[in-house]
Amino acid sequence: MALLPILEYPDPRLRIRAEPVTVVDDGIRRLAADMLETMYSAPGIGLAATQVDVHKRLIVLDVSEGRDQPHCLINPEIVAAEGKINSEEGCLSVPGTYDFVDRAKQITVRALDTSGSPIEIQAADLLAVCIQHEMDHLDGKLFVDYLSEMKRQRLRKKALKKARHDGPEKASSPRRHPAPVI
Ligand code: K1U
Ligand code: ZN
Repeated sequence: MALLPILEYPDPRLRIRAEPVTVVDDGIRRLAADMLETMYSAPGIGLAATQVDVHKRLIVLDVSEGRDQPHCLINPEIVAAEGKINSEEGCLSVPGTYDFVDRAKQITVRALDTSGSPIEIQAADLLAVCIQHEMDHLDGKLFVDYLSEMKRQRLRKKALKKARHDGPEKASSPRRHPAPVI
């Protein structure tokens, strides 16, 4: 397995709309395993293929406390949505930024699993929020797009300043351990 570099805002590749997966083969299973390893290492509770510069409709998630309930959803589709939840979100592609976003509170999602079999998941609260956040990535959308114009301008300035400081690296380097808190 391998840790994959994660693209950071405002990288234009985060805006590419992902294509459906046509065949669930060993290449897709390897990508899912690498994405899970990258997500756990970051650490995060979700990751979309778009964030690792692969433009296929595949997301991985684990919102469990024990970090032992991984989900891999291929070609996910929301077929029902109910209620509203306003909760704080973060994003591995927008490090250091957290803000509140409105989402559906309960969703029903249809997808393929890593064997290529159809599955249906009923998700609520954090899992529902995380699935919606990751599915937005597949459409080239970021949670900051829901924020006010003023907040987005401030964020863009901060990100461009950071990119100038960090140099022309194409994506953030994978970290084997969380960055130390100074
Ligand atoms: O898509 C991503 O970049 C991952 C993102 C998912 C997400 C977080 C919060 C609400 C909706 C979607 C993250 O995982 S950010 C990191 C994070 O929230 C977290 C990390 C470790 C433990 C618990 C949470
Ligand atoms: Zn994200």
